[in-house]
Amino acid sequence: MIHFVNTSRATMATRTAVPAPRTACLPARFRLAGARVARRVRAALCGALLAGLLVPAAASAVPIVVDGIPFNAGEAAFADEVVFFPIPPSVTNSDPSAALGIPDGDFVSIGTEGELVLRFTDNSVTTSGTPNDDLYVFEGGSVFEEIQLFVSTDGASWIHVGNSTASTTGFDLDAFVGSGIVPGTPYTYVRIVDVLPEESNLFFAGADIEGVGAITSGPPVPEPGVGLLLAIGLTGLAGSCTRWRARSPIGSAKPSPSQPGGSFREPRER
Ligand SMILES: [Ca+2]
Ligand SMILES: [Ca+2]
Ligand SMILES: [Ca+2]
Repeated sequence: MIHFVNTSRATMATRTAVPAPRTACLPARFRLAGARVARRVRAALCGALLAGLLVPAAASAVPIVVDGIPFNAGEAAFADEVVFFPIPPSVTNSDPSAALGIPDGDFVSIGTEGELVLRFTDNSVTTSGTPNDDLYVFEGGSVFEEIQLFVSTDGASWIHVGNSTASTTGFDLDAFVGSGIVPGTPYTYVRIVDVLPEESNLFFAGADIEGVGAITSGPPVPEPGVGLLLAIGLTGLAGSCTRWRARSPIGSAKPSPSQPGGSFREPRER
């Protein structure tokens, strides 16, 4: 004797065993409204997160005046990091961090024909489009010592933007457009090289750098490695946002009936 099994009823029993969504008891229009709100919250969160990653944190923008020179970007205008400093045969004043931040009378002696490379991390220096100075170097000590100044976008290719003419000297990047400087480019590296002759004794050999500040302060530029990580992170985030949107029943080409707010039902089996 052959027994036939009603597979249709068995399938229906399996489906009815799954707990119904809590929203299933709500009218369809309330479920649609709830899904719409959820989608907008997700979109807002995605937008806020992307904005937070793309827009650099606001640096201190309280203008300050140093030696009579106004720096509208405030403390952020000054160099932030020592990149390269071969310690000269100077017994004292050999700490290169003295050249960072707002000049305060402390300085680093870079040695006769010595050099110092600094970097802007929360800002950059760029052109102003005018013959006004865009960058200042503060040289200290009791004797003025001439320096050559270079700027760079990568710390490898350098553009000479002049020599100092006094302990505190301004440099106009626009004067070197056509000689390496590209208008509007944010330069983040600064290289200072002491120029002969030697004006001081061994203990204060070479130029004494107190600080470097950008008058025309531009946006910060992330390091290449940081930029790559940021790009990877943004790609992943964009993918997550797309998947969230795709899963949302509102705006989908074909909403899933298994989600609250689905716009159609499976036909009932009898
Ligand atoms: Ca800075
Ligand atoms: Ca200028
Ligand atoms: Ca000096």
